[in-house]
Parts: sequence; structure tokens; C-alpha cells
Amino acid sequence: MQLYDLKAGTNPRRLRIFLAEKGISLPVTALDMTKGENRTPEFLGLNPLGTLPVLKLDDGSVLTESIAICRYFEELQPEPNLFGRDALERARIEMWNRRAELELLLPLVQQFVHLSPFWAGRRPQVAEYGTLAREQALKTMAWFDRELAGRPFLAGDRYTVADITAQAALLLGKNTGAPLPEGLPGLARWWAEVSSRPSARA
Ligand SMILES: N[C@@H](CCC(=O)N[C@@H](CS)C(=O)NCC(=O)O)C(=O)O
Repeated sequence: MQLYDLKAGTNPRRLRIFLAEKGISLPVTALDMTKGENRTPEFLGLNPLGTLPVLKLDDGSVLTESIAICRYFEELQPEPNLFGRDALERARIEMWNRRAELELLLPLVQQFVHLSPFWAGRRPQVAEYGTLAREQALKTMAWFDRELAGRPFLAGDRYTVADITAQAALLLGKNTGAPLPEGLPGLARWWAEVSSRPSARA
């Protein structure tokens, strides 16, 4: 097995946190996107999207999409459980993971891509779109704050993959001009908790 990783990438980070929670370590090939290492014909042969993470299995099978890879390892090593134990819990975790992805991670990625000089010349940039995405991310933060006033973690009373997605998203926001605003005590309490887990440094 070989994991292709991008140290600073948000989706690679959520997979690394997930693996750290499971206590799984893998052989890693770290790519440098500033050198175009994720755009070589060889890498595009593994993942035509040129994105990371990518997992290559010993039989040559390739998995991309961080959550697909997480699910694969949840099947191989069910404990500690991060995707849910019964129908209702699995559905609830899926619901919050989707919300964390679509309503928080995606707008935070978009505000980064459309507003940061890092992406100038690498991607088309529309500043107004970036500003709207940043506003949407801030709205989601306020919503999650209200949710987290009533329970310890996003999907209930324990840490799950939904928290990992939101955690990686907020770290991206923090590093790219959309940090957690003041006055969100529920989200701040949750953030302090998730970011003090040993896996947060993965
Ligand atoms: N939906 C994919 C997204 C993967 C993705 O966008 N990865 C980013 C890093 S967070 C990447 O590799 N970007 C490099 C590029 O776009 O050139 C997943 O969850 O794995």
C-alpha cells in the first residue's frame, strides 16, 4: 500500500487525522504541488484530477477521495468507530459529514482559491465569488456554533469523521484569512477540544 500525500492539503489532512485516530500508519509518498508533482503524467495516471490524497493498493487498485479512503479503512479496522454503529448513527454522521463538507469545507476552499495570491496563475480567480464563499463559511460557523451549544460533537456525544471534516476545514480557514470569529463559544469550545487531540498534529 502507498499513500500519496500533500502535507499542507486539507483533504490529505483529514485522512491523516482519521488514520491517526485509528492508529494506522502507511508508507507515504509526499508530493510537492509547487513543483507540479501532482500534474505529472505518472500521477495523472493514478488520479486524472491531479488531487490528493490517493491510496494505491498492493494489487494496483487506486482509491482517491479522502472520505472513500476513510471508509475503506473503517471497514478494514472498525475500531475506534468513526462512521457510526447502527443505522441511525451512521445516517446522522453521514448527514453532518456532508454538511461539514458542503457548507463549510467547500466555501472555505473556494474563498482560498479565489482570494489568495497563492492560486493566482494556477486557477482562474473571481474575487467576488471568493468573498461570497467566505461569507457563506462564516454563516455556517455561526450555525455550527448554535448546534454545538447543545451537544459535545457535531453528530452527537462522541468524536466522529464529521468532526474531522469540520476540523480540517476550520484549520484551512484559520490559515487562509477566514479564522473562527469571536463570539462563537460553542464552536470555540469544540475547536479547543478537537485540536487538543493527539491526532490533530497528524
Ligand atoms: N474531494 C477530494 C478533494 C481533493 C483535493 O481537492 N485535494 C487538494 C488538496 S486539499 C489538491 O490535491 N489540490 C491540488 C490541486 O488542485 O492541484 C477529496 O476529498 O479527496
